[in-house]
Amino acid sequence: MDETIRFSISLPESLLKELDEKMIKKGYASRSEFVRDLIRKELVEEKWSSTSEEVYGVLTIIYDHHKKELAERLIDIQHDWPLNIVCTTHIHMDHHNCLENTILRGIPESIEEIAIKISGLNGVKFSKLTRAASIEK
Ligand code: NI
Repeated sequence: MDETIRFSISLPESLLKELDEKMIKKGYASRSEFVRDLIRKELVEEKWSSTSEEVYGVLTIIYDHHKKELAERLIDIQHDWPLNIVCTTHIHMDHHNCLENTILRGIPESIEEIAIKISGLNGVKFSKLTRAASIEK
């Protein structure tokens, strides 16, 4: 486990006010926790901007259950990238809507490509790719 080091930083008062407002709004208990998370987010973004780092993505989609071809195309896409698809969770939200969460692993370019293919399918009403990566710090 890393040792925790204390240090002080200088900020313009207005920026500090902004930081505190966001910290409270997001439910953080301290500035330290909030700043730690901001740095980790930056580290994840850095991994996502590389061409060789392995990263993770969580693709959430909501689609029309009645479009039978869509479900088939979705499965075809998943079979085309078996090494990148870690797992898929599907729930039947209601009579019309399916919600599917797919965990993807690979280089950022591959994950983006798969996410774009899936999100662009006719009948997908909502899609959101959450960028993730393992963080050692
Ligand atoms: Ni369903």
